Amino acid sequence: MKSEIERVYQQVCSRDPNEKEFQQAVYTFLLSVDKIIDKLPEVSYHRVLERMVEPERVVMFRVPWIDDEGVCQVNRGFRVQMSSTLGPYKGGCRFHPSVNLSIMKFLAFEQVFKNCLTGLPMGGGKGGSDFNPKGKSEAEVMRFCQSFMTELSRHIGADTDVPAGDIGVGGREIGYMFGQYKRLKNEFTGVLTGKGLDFGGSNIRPEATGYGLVYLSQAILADRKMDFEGKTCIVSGSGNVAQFTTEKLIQLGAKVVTLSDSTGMIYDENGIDSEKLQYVKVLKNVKRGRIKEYADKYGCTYIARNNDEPNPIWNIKADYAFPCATQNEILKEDAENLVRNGIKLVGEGANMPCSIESEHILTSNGILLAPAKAANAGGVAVSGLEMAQNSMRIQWSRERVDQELQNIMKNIYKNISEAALTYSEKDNFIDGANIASFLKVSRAMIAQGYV
Ligand code: NDP
Ligand code: 2IT
Repeated sequence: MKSEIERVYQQVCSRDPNEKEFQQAVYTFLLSVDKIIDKLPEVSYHRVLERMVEPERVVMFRVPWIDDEGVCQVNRGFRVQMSSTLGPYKGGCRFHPSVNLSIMKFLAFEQVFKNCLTGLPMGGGKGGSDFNPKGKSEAEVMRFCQSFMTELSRHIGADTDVPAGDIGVGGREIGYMFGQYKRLKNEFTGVLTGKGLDFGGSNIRPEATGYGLVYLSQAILADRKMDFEGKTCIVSGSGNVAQFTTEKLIQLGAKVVTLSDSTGMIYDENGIDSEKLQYVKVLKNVKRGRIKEYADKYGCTYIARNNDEPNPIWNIKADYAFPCATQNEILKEDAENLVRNGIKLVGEGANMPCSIESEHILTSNGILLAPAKAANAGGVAVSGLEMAQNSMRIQWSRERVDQELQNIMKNIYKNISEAALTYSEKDNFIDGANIASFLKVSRAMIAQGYV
Protein backbone atom coordinates (compact mmCIF):
# COMPACT_ATOMS: atom_id res chain seq x y z
CA MET A 1 0.00 0.00 0.00
CA LYS A 2 1.19 3.52 -0.79
CA SER A 3 1.92 5.61 2.30
CA GLU A 4 -1.04 7.92 1.80
CA ILE A 5 -3.51 5.04 1.58
CA GLU A 6 -1.94 3.37 4.61
CA ARG A 7 -2.22 6.62 6.56
CA VAL A 8 -5.92 7.03 5.78
CA TYR A 9 -6.62 3.43 6.74
CA GLN A 10 -4.68 3.71 10.01
CA GLN A 11 -6.55 6.88 10.85
CA VAL A 12 -9.87 5.07 10.40
CA CYS A 13 -8.67 2.19 12.61
CA SER A 14 -7.36 4.41 15.37
CA ARG A 15 -10.36 6.73 15.35
CA ASP A 16 -12.89 3.90 15.45
CA PRO A 17 -11.02 0.84 16.72
CA ASN A 18 -14.20 -1.14 17.36
CA GLU A 19 -15.77 -0.67 13.93
CA LYS A 20 -14.57 -3.89 12.28
CA GLU A 21 -17.10 -3.99 9.45
CA PHE A 22 -16.50 -0.35 8.60
CA GLN A 23 -12.74 -0.92 8.59
CA GLN A 24 -13.22 -3.93 6.30
CA ALA A 25 -15.31 -1.98 3.78
CA VAL A 26 -12.82 0.90 3.77
CA TYR A 27 -9.84 -1.45 3.48
CA THR A 28 -11.07 -3.32 0.38
CA PHE A 29 -11.98 -0.02 -1.23
CA LEU A 30 -8.56 1.52 -0.50
CA LEU A 31 -6.81 -1.55 -1.94
CA SER A 32 -8.35 -0.65 -5.30
CA VAL A 33 -7.70 3.09 -4.98
CA ASP A 34 -4.08 2.24 -4.18
CA LYS A 35 -3.65 1.23 -7.83
CA ILE A 36 -4.42 4.71 -9.18
CA ILE A 37 -3.62 7.17 -6.41
CA ASP A 38 -0.21 8.04 -7.85
CA LYS A 39 -1.89 9.34 -10.99
CA LEU A 40 -4.22 11.63 -9.03
CA PRO A 41 -2.25 14.33 -7.22
CA GLU A 42 -5.39 16.49 -6.91
CA VAL A 43 -7.07 13.77 -4.82
CA SER A 44 -4.19 13.85 -2.34
CA TYR A 45 -3.96 17.64 -2.37
CA HIS A 46 -7.66 18.09 -1.61
CA ARG A 47 -7.70 15.34 1.06
CA VAL A 48 -10.49 13.55 -0.77
CA LEU A 49 -9.94 10.17 0.89
CA GLU A 50 -9.86 11.64 4.41
CA ARG A 51 -13.21 13.28 3.70
CA MET A 52 -14.73 10.17 2.07
CA VAL A 53 -14.19 7.99 5.13
CA GLU A 54 -15.86 10.45 7.50
CA PRO A 55 -19.71 10.59 7.36
CA GLU A 56 -21.18 14.02 6.71
CA ARG A 57 -23.52 13.39 9.63
CA VAL A 58 -24.48 10.55 12.00
CA VAL A 59 -27.75 10.59 13.90
CA MET A 60 -28.28 8.15 16.80
CA PHE A 61 -31.48 8.20 18.74
CA ARG A 62 -33.69 6.47 21.28
CA VAL A 63 -36.69 4.53 19.98
CA PRO A 64 -39.16 3.87 22.79
CA TRP A 65 -42.25 1.79 21.98
CA ILE A 66 -44.93 -0.10 23.88
CA ASP A 67 -45.12 -3.88 23.55
CA ASP A 68 -48.34 -5.92 23.69
CA GLU A 69 -48.00 -6.32 27.45
CA GLY A 70 -48.02 -2.54 27.87
CA VAL A 71 -44.34 -2.44 28.78
CA CYS A 72 -42.03 0.23 27.36
CA GLN A 73 -39.20 -1.20 25.24
CA VAL A 74 -36.21 0.87 24.14
CA ASN A 75 -34.20 0.34 20.97
CA ARG A 76 -31.47 2.37 19.35
CA GLY A 77 -32.02 4.05 15.98
CA PHE A 78 -29.41 5.24 13.46
CA ARG A 79 -29.10 7.24 10.28
CA VAL A 80 -25.64 7.62 8.77
CA GLN A 81 -25.63 10.37 6.14
CA MET A 82 -22.38 9.49 4.46
CA SER A 83 -22.25 11.58 1.31
CA SER A 84 -24.47 14.07 -0.49
CA THR A 85 -21.92 14.65 -3.23
CA LEU A 86 -24.02 13.19 -6.05
CA GLY A 87 -27.52 13.81 -4.70
CA PRO A 88 -29.73 13.47 -1.61
CA TYR A 89 -28.55 10.80 0.85
CA LYS A 90 -30.10 7.52 -0.28
CA GLY A 91 -30.03 4.03 1.17
CA GLY A 92 -32.00 1.45 3.10
CA CYS A 93 -32.89 0.88 6.73
CA ARG A 94 -32.03 -2.40 8.47
CA PHE A 95 -33.91 -3.77 11.48
CA HIS A 96 -31.86 -6.59 13.01
CA PRO A 97 -30.53 -7.26 16.53
CA SER A 98 -26.94 -7.15 15.23
CA VAL A 99 -27.24 -3.52 14.03
CA ASN A 100 -24.60 -1.18 15.46
CA LEU A 101 -22.71 1.90 14.31
CA SER A 102 -20.00 -0.12 12.57
CA ILE A 103 -22.54 -2.01 10.43
CA MET A 104 -24.43 1.20 9.64
CA LYS A 105 -21.23 2.96 8.57
CA PHE A 106 -19.99 0.10 6.39
CA LEU A 107 -23.35 -0.06 4.63
CA ALA A 108 -23.49 3.72 4.18
CA PHE A 109 -19.94 3.76 2.80
CA GLU A 110 -20.72 1.02 0.27
CA GLN A 111 -23.93 2.80 -0.68
CA VAL A 112 -22.13 5.97 -1.82
CA PHE A 113 -20.22 4.10 -4.52
CA LYS A 114 -23.02 1.71 -5.42
CA ASN A 115 -25.40 4.61 -5.97
CA CYS A 116 -22.78 6.33 -8.10
CA LEU A 117 -22.53 3.26 -10.36
CA THR A 118 -26.27 3.43 -11.12
CA GLY A 119 -25.65 6.72 -12.92
CA LEU A 120 -28.61 8.30 -11.11
CA PRO A 121 -28.23 11.44 -8.96
CA MET A 122 -28.12 9.92 -5.47
CA GLY A 123 -25.77 10.36 -2.52
CA GLY A 124 -25.31 7.61 0.05
CA GLY A 125 -26.68 6.82 3.50
CA LYS A 126 -27.95 3.99 5.66
CA GLY A 127 -30.09 3.64 8.74
CA GLY A 128 -31.77 1.16 10.98
CA SER A 129 -32.18 -0.17 14.45
CA ASP A 130 -31.24 -3.10 16.67
CA PHE A 131 -34.98 -3.88 16.86
CA ASN A 132 -35.70 -7.55 16.14
CA PRO A 133 -38.94 -7.94 14.15
CA LYS A 134 -38.96 -11.73 14.67
CA GLY A 135 -41.81 -12.88 16.86
CA LYS A 136 -43.31 -9.39 17.15
CA SER A 137 -47.02 -8.86 16.52
CA GLU A 138 -48.30 -6.63 13.70
CA ALA A 139 -49.26 -4.00 16.28
CA GLU A 140 -45.79 -4.06 17.85
CA VAL A 141 -44.10 -3.66 14.48
CA MET A 142 -46.41 -0.74 13.67
CA ARG A 143 -45.76 1.01 16.98
CA PHE A 144 -42.03 0.51 16.59
CA CYS A 145 -42.03 1.90 13.02
CA GLN A 146 -44.07 4.93 14.12
CA SER A 147 -41.71 5.70 16.98
CA PHE A 148 -38.64 5.20 14.76
CA MET A 149 -40.06 7.56 12.13
CA THR A 150 -41.10 10.16 14.71
CA GLU A 151 -37.43 10.93 15.31
CA LEU A 152 -36.11 10.05 11.83
CA SER A 153 -38.59 12.47 10.21
CA ARG A 154 -36.56 15.43 11.52
CA HIS A 155 -33.56 14.36 9.47
CA ILE A 156 -34.96 13.20 6.12
CA GLY A 157 -36.97 14.59 3.21
CA ALA A 158 -37.56 13.99 -0.50
CA ASP A 159 -34.66 16.33 -1.41
CA THR A 160 -32.56 15.63 1.70
CA ASP A 161 -32.44 11.94 2.52
CA VAL A 162 -34.63 9.13 1.16
CA PRO A 163 -34.55 5.85 3.14
CA ALA A 164 -35.79 2.46 1.87
CA GLY A 165 -35.76 -1.19 2.96
CA ASP A 166 -33.00 -3.66 3.79
CA ILE A 167 -32.83 -6.69 6.14
CA GLY A 168 -35.97 -6.76 8.28
CA VAL A 169 -37.54 -3.82 6.44
CA GLY A 170 -39.90 -4.61 3.56
CA GLY A 171 -43.16 -3.29 2.17
CA ARG A 172 -44.97 -3.60 5.51
CA GLU A 173 -42.46 -1.52 7.47
CA ILE A 174 -42.07 1.07 4.70
CA GLY A 175 -45.87 1.48 4.65
CA TYR A 176 -46.06 2.14 8.40
CA MET A 177 -43.12 4.56 8.27
CA PHE A 178 -44.54 6.40 5.27
CA GLY A 179 -47.90 6.78 7.01
CA GLN A 180 -46.26 8.24 10.10
CA TYR A 181 -44.09 10.66 8.08
CA LYS A 182 -47.11 11.93 6.18
CA ARG A 183 -49.02 12.45 9.40
CA LEU A 184 -46.17 14.31 11.11
CA LYS A 185 -45.29 16.58 8.18
CA ASN A 186 -48.68 16.91 6.54
CA GLU A 187 -47.14 16.24 3.13
CA PHE A 188 -47.30 13.39 0.62
CA THR A 189 -43.82 13.24 -0.92
CA GLY A 190 -41.38 10.62 -2.13
CA VAL A 191 -39.56 10.55 1.20
CA LEU A 192 -39.21 6.77 1.21
CA THR A 193 -38.85 4.24 -1.60
CA GLY A 194 -40.19 0.71 -1.69
CA LYS A 195 -43.70 2.04 -1.05
CA GLY A 196 -46.78 0.04 -1.96
CA LEU A 197 -47.89 0.27 -5.60
CA ASP A 198 -51.13 1.92 -4.52
CA PHE A 199 -49.45 4.90 -2.86
CA GLY A 200 -46.47 6.00 -4.92
CA GLY A 201 -44.39 2.83 -5.17
CA SER A 202 -42.65 1.80 -8.36
CA ASN A 203 -43.35 -1.31 -10.37
CA ILE A 204 -40.44 -3.80 -10.14
CA ARG A 205 -38.97 -2.25 -6.94
CA PRO A 206 -39.57 -5.45 -4.89
CA GLU A 207 -37.99 -7.51 -7.68
CA ALA A 208 -35.21 -5.06 -8.55
CA THR A 209 -32.27 -6.19 -6.42
CA GLY A 210 -32.62 -9.87 -7.31
CA TYR A 211 -33.45 -9.26 -10.97
CA GLY A 212 -30.60 -6.76 -11.25
CA LEU A 213 -28.16 -9.24 -9.73
CA VAL A 214 -29.08 -11.80 -12.36
CA TYR A 215 -28.98 -9.21 -15.18
CA LEU A 216 -25.47 -8.13 -14.21
CA SER A 217 -24.31 -11.75 -13.87
CA GLN A 218 -25.89 -12.49 -17.24
CA ALA A 219 -23.89 -9.67 -18.83
CA ILE A 220 -20.65 -11.04 -17.36
CA LEU A 221 -21.47 -14.55 -18.56
CA ALA A 222 -22.63 -13.47 -22.02
CA ASP A 223 -19.28 -11.76 -22.60
CA ARG A 224 -17.68 -15.18 -22.09
CA LYS A 225 -20.23 -17.08 -24.18
CA MET A 226 -21.80 -18.56 -21.05
CA ASP A 227 -25.40 -18.46 -19.81
CA PHE A 228 -27.87 -19.80 -17.24
CA GLU A 229 -29.63 -22.46 -19.31
CA GLY A 230 -29.50 -25.79 -17.44
CA LYS A 231 -27.00 -24.48 -14.88
CA THR A 232 -27.20 -25.32 -11.19
CA CYS A 233 -27.24 -22.34 -8.80
CA ILE A 234 -26.92 -22.03 -5.06
CA VAL A 235 -28.64 -19.07 -3.41
CA SER A 236 -28.38 -18.15 0.28
CA GLY A 237 -31.00 -16.27 2.29
CA SER A 238 -34.73 -16.52 1.63
CA GLY A 239 -35.78 -12.90 1.96
CA ASN A 240 -36.42 -10.23 -0.65
CA VAL A 241 -33.16 -10.51 -2.58
CA ALA A 242 -32.97 -14.32 -2.49
CA GLN A 243 -36.59 -14.72 -3.63
CA PHE A 244 -36.32 -12.53 -6.71
CA THR A 245 -32.84 -13.78 -7.60
CA THR A 246 -34.34 -17.27 -7.61
CA GLU A 247 -37.33 -16.10 -9.65
CA LYS A 248 -35.19 -14.58 -12.41
CA LEU A 249 -32.79 -17.56 -12.44
CA ILE A 250 -35.74 -19.92 -12.94
CA GLN A 251 -37.04 -17.72 -15.80
CA LEU A 252 -33.64 -17.96 -17.48
CA GLY A 253 -33.61 -21.75 -17.33
CA ALA A 254 -31.33 -22.29 -14.33
CA LYS A 255 -31.92 -24.81 -11.55
CA VAL A 256 -31.79 -23.28 -8.05
CA VAL A 257 -31.17 -25.95 -5.42
CA THR A 258 -30.70 -24.08 -2.12
CA LEU A 259 -32.14 -21.34 0.09
CA SER A 260 -31.40 -20.55 3.74
CA ASP A 261 -32.23 -18.44 6.77
CA SER A 262 -30.44 -17.77 10.02
CA THR A 263 -31.45 -21.17 11.41
CA GLY A 264 -30.56 -23.46 8.49
CA MET A 265 -30.63 -24.30 4.79
CA ILE A 266 -32.62 -26.45 2.39
CA TYR A 267 -31.09 -28.49 -0.42
CA ASP A 268 -33.64 -29.46 -3.06
CA GLU A 269 -31.88 -31.56 -5.68
CA ASN A 270 -34.90 -31.42 -7.99
CA GLY A 271 -34.73 -27.64 -8.09
CA ILE A 272 -37.01 -24.96 -6.70
CA ASP A 273 -39.69 -24.39 -9.36
CA SER A 274 -42.13 -21.46 -9.61
CA GLU A 275 -44.76 -23.18 -7.50
CA LYS A 276 -42.29 -23.96 -4.72
CA LEU A 277 -40.97 -20.39 -4.90
CA GLN A 278 -44.51 -19.10 -4.44
CA TYR A 279 -44.71 -21.24 -1.29
CA VAL A 280 -41.44 -19.63 -0.05
CA LYS A 281 -42.82 -16.13 -0.69
CA VAL A 282 -45.95 -16.78 1.36
CA LEU A 283 -43.95 -18.62 4.05
CA LYS A 284 -41.47 -15.75 4.45
CA ASN A 285 -43.47 -12.62 3.60
CA VAL A 286 -46.87 -13.48 5.06
CA LYS A 287 -46.52 -16.29 7.62
CA ARG A 288 -43.02 -15.18 8.58
CA GLY A 289 -42.02 -18.82 9.11
CA ARG A 290 -38.72 -20.71 8.96
CA ILE A 291 -37.18 -22.22 5.79
CA LYS A 292 -37.22 -25.63 7.52
CA GLU A 293 -40.95 -25.77 6.73
CA TYR A 294 -40.04 -26.01 3.03
CA ALA A 295 -38.07 -29.20 3.69
CA ASP A 296 -40.95 -30.61 5.71
CA LYS A 297 -43.42 -29.84 2.91
CA TYR A 298 -41.37 -30.97 -0.09
CA GLY A 299 -39.35 -33.73 1.60
CA CYS A 300 -35.91 -32.40 0.73
CA THR A 301 -32.71 -32.11 2.77
CA TYR A 302 -32.55 -29.63 5.66
CA ILE A 303 -29.30 -28.78 7.41
CA ALA A 304 -29.46 -26.76 10.64
CA ARG A 305 -26.97 -23.93 11.00
CA ASN A 306 -23.94 -24.49 13.21
CA ASN A 307 -22.04 -21.24 13.50
CA ASP A 308 -18.82 -23.02 14.52
CA GLU A 309 -18.59 -24.83 11.19
CA PRO A 310 -18.23 -23.66 7.58
CA ASN A 311 -21.61 -22.82 6.07
CA PRO A 312 -22.80 -26.08 4.35
CA ILE A 313 -24.54 -24.08 1.63
CA TRP A 314 -21.18 -23.20 0.04
CA ASN A 315 -20.26 -26.87 -0.13
CA ILE A 316 -23.02 -27.85 -2.56
CA LYS A 317 -21.84 -28.65 -6.07
CA ALA A 318 -23.09 -26.05 -8.55
CA ASP A 319 -22.12 -23.73 -11.41
CA TYR A 320 -22.91 -20.34 -9.91
CA ALA A 321 -23.34 -19.03 -6.35
CA PHE A 322 -25.42 -16.09 -5.13
CA PRO A 323 -24.94 -15.04 -1.49
CA CYS A 324 -28.12 -13.06 -0.67
CA ALA A 325 -28.30 -13.10 3.15
CA THR A 326 -25.80 -10.90 4.99
CA GLN A 327 -22.21 -9.62 5.40
CA ASN A 328 -19.32 -12.04 5.84
CA GLU A 329 -21.37 -15.12 5.05
CA ILE A 330 -18.53 -16.49 2.89
CA LEU A 331 -15.37 -16.97 4.96
CA LYS A 332 -12.03 -18.59 4.10
CA GLU A 333 -13.14 -22.23 4.26
CA ASP A 334 -16.38 -21.46 2.44
CA ALA A 335 -14.39 -19.89 -0.39
CA GLU A 336 -12.13 -22.95 -0.50
CA ASN A 337 -15.21 -25.14 -0.77
CA LEU A 338 -16.56 -23.03 -3.64
CA VAL A 339 -13.24 -23.35 -5.46
CA ARG A 340 -13.06 -27.12 -4.87
CA ASN A 341 -16.60 -27.53 -6.19
CA GLY A 342 -15.77 -25.77 -9.44
CA ILE A 343 -18.05 -22.74 -9.03
CA LYS A 344 -17.53 -20.36 -11.97
CA LEU A 345 -19.25 -17.19 -10.81
CA VAL A 346 -20.14 -15.61 -7.47
CA GLY A 347 -22.73 -12.81 -7.67
CA GLU A 348 -22.98 -10.77 -4.48
CA GLY A 349 -26.64 -10.04 -3.74
CA ALA A 350 -25.89 -9.23 -0.10
CA ASN A 351 -23.68 -6.31 0.93
CA MET A 352 -20.08 -7.43 1.61
CA PRO A 353 -20.94 -11.15 1.81
CA CYS A 354 -17.28 -12.16 1.31
CA SER A 355 -14.52 -11.58 3.84
CA ILE A 356 -11.33 -10.01 2.46
CA GLU A 357 -9.58 -13.37 2.59
CA SER A 358 -12.38 -15.24 0.82
CA GLU A 359 -12.59 -12.57 -1.90
CA HIS A 360 -8.91 -13.14 -2.57
CA ILE A 361 -9.27 -16.94 -2.67
CA LEU A 362 -12.15 -16.73 -5.14
CA THR A 363 -10.56 -14.28 -7.56
CA SER A 364 -7.08 -15.79 -7.47
CA ASN A 365 -8.64 -19.11 -8.45
CA GLY A 366 -10.25 -17.62 -11.52
CA ILE A 367 -13.82 -17.41 -10.21
CA LEU A 368 -15.71 -14.48 -11.74
CA LEU A 369 -16.76 -12.25 -8.84
CA ALA A 370 -19.55 -9.70 -9.33
CA PRO A 371 -19.01 -7.34 -6.36
CA ALA A 372 -21.93 -6.12 -4.28
CA LYS A 373 -21.54 -2.43 -5.19
CA ALA A 374 -22.29 -3.33 -8.78
CA ALA A 375 -24.20 -6.59 -8.49
CA ASN A 376 -26.92 -5.52 -6.06
CA ALA A 377 -27.24 -1.94 -7.34
CA GLY A 378 -30.50 -2.79 -9.14
CA GLY A 379 -32.49 -2.22 -5.94
CA VAL A 380 -31.35 1.29 -5.32
CA ALA A 381 -31.45 2.00 -9.07
CA VAL A 382 -35.18 1.32 -9.16
CA SER A 383 -35.48 3.33 -5.93
CA GLY A 384 -33.97 6.19 -7.94
CA LEU A 385 -36.58 5.59 -10.63
CA GLU A 386 -39.28 5.60 -7.93
CA MET A 387 -38.05 9.04 -6.82
CA ALA A 388 -38.20 10.25 -10.42
CA GLN A 389 -41.75 8.94 -10.86
CA ASN A 390 -42.82 10.55 -7.54
CA SER A 391 -41.42 13.91 -8.63
CA MET A 392 -43.36 13.72 -11.88
CA ARG A 393 -46.45 12.29 -10.12
CA ILE A 394 -46.74 9.41 -12.55
CA GLN A 395 -46.27 5.64 -12.48
CA TRP A 396 -44.44 3.72 -15.19
CA SER A 397 -45.43 0.24 -16.38
CA ARG A 398 -43.65 -2.94 -15.26
CA GLU A 399 -42.23 -3.33 -18.76
CA ARG A 400 -40.78 0.15 -18.80
CA VAL A 401 -39.14 -0.10 -15.37
CA ASP A 402 -37.77 -3.57 -16.13
CA GLN A 403 -36.27 -2.27 -19.37
CA GLU A 404 -34.69 0.70 -17.54
CA LEU A 405 -33.27 -1.71 -14.95
CA GLN A 406 -31.78 -3.95 -17.64
CA ASN A 407 -30.17 -0.93 -19.31
CA ILE A 408 -28.73 0.30 -16.01
CA MET A 409 -27.23 -3.11 -15.17
CA LYS A 410 -25.72 -3.44 -18.65
CA ASN A 411 -24.24 0.01 -18.30
CA ILE A 412 -22.79 -0.84 -14.89
CA TYR A 413 -21.14 -3.91 -16.41
CA LYS A 414 -19.69 -1.82 -19.22
CA ASN A 415 -18.29 0.76 -16.78
CA ILE A 416 -16.77 -1.67 -14.30
CA SER A 417 -15.25 -3.95 -16.93
CA GLU A 418 -13.72 -0.98 -18.78
CA ALA A 419 -12.32 0.45 -15.52
CA ALA A 420 -10.92 -2.98 -14.63
CA LEU A 421 -9.16 -3.20 -17.97
CA THR A 422 -7.83 0.36 -17.86
CA TYR A 423 -6.68 0.64 -14.25
CA SER A 424 -6.29 -2.92 -12.94
CA GLU A 425 -6.63 -6.18 -14.85
CA LYS A 426 -9.29 -7.84 -17.01
CA ASP A 427 -12.12 -9.41 -14.98
CA ASN A 428 -11.11 -7.70 -11.73
CA PHE A 429 -14.59 -6.30 -11.21
CA ILE A 430 -13.85 -5.42 -7.58
CA ASP A 431 -11.24 -2.92 -8.71
CA GLY A 432 -13.43 -1.95 -11.65
CA ALA A 433 -16.41 -1.05 -9.45
CA ASN A 434 -14.32 0.72 -6.81
CA ILE A 435 -12.24 2.72 -9.24
CA ALA A 436 -15.05 3.71 -11.64
CA SER A 437 -17.15 5.06 -8.76
CA PHE A 438 -14.20 6.58 -6.88
CA LEU A 439 -13.18 8.63 -9.91
CA LYS A 440 -16.63 10.15 -10.33
CA VAL A 441 -17.30 10.85 -6.64
CA SER A 442 -13.84 12.36 -6.12
CA ARG A 443 -14.18 14.63 -9.18
CA ALA A 444 -17.52 15.90 -7.87
CA MET A 445 -16.11 16.41 -4.35
CA ILE A 446 -13.23 18.48 -5.66
CA ALA A 447 -15.60 20.58 -7.76
CA GLN A 448 -17.78 21.31 -4.72
CA GLY A 449 -14.95 22.59 -2.51
CA TYR A 450 -14.14 21.61 1.06
CA VAL A 451 -17.51 20.50 2.43
P1 NDP B 1 -34.58 -9.82 4.15
O1 NDP B 1 -34.78 -9.39 5.54
O2 NDP B 1 -35.73 -9.84 3.22
O3 NDP B 1 -33.93 -11.28 4.12
C1 NDP B 1 -32.73 -11.53 4.77
C2 NDP B 1 -32.42 -13.01 4.68
O4 NDP B 1 -31.10 -13.24 5.13
C3 NDP B 1 -33.32 -13.85 5.55
O5 NDP B 1 -33.47 -15.11 4.98
C4 NDP B 1 -32.53 -13.92 6.85
O6 NDP B 1 -32.83 -15.04 7.66
C5 NDP B 1 -31.12 -14.03 6.32
N1 NDP B 1 -30.18 -13.47 7.30
C6 NDP B 1 -30.17 -12.20 7.78
N2 NDP B 1 -29.21 -12.04 8.68
C7 NDP B 1 -28.60 -13.24 8.79
C8 NDP B 1 -27.52 -13.68 9.54
N3 NDP B 1 -26.86 -12.88 10.40
N4 NDP B 1 -27.14 -14.99 9.39
C9 NDP B 1 -27.81 -15.80 8.52
N5 NDP B 1 -28.84 -15.41 7.77
C10 NDP B 1 -29.23 -14.15 7.90
O7 NDP B 1 -33.41 -8.89 3.59
P2 NDP B 1 -32.99 -8.62 2.08
O8 NDP B 1 -33.23 -9.80 1.24
O9 NDP B 1 -33.57 -7.31 1.69
O10 NDP B 1 -31.41 -8.38 2.24
C11 NDP B 1 -30.46 -9.43 2.07
C12 NDP B 1 -29.11 -8.82 1.75
O11 NDP B 1 -29.20 -8.06 0.54
C13 NDP B 1 -28.56 -7.85 2.80
O12 NDP B 1 -27.15 -7.96 2.84
C14 NDP B 1 -28.95 -6.49 2.26
O13 NDP B 1 -28.11 -5.47 2.74
C15 NDP B 1 -28.73 -6.74 0.77
N6 NDP B 1 -29.41 -5.82 -0.14
C16 NDP B 1 -30.76 -5.64 -0.09
C17 NDP B 1 -31.39 -4.80 -0.99
C18 NDP B 1 -32.86 -4.64 -1.03
O14 NDP B 1 -33.34 -3.93 -1.92
N7 NDP B 1 -33.63 -5.23 -0.14
C19 NDP B 1 -30.61 -4.02 -1.97
C20 NDP B 1 -29.21 -4.35 -1.99
C21 NDP B 1 -28.65 -5.20 -1.09
P3 NDP B 1 -33.81 -14.84 8.92
O15 NDP B 1 -35.17 -14.66 8.35
O16 NDP B 1 -33.64 -16.09 9.72
O17 NDP B 1 -33.32 -13.63 9.66
O1 2IT C 1 -28.30 -1.95 0.12
C1 2IT C 1 -29.11 -1.37 -0.65
O2 2IT C 1 -28.76 -0.91 -1.74
C2 2IT C 1 -30.52 -1.30 -0.24
N1 2IT C 1 -30.85 -1.82 0.82
C3 2IT C 1 -31.51 -0.56 -1.08
C4 2IT C 1 -31.37 0.92 -0.90
C5 2IT C 1 -32.46 1.76 -1.53
O3 2IT C 1 -32.43 2.96 -1.23
O4 2IT C 1 -33.28 1.27 -2.29
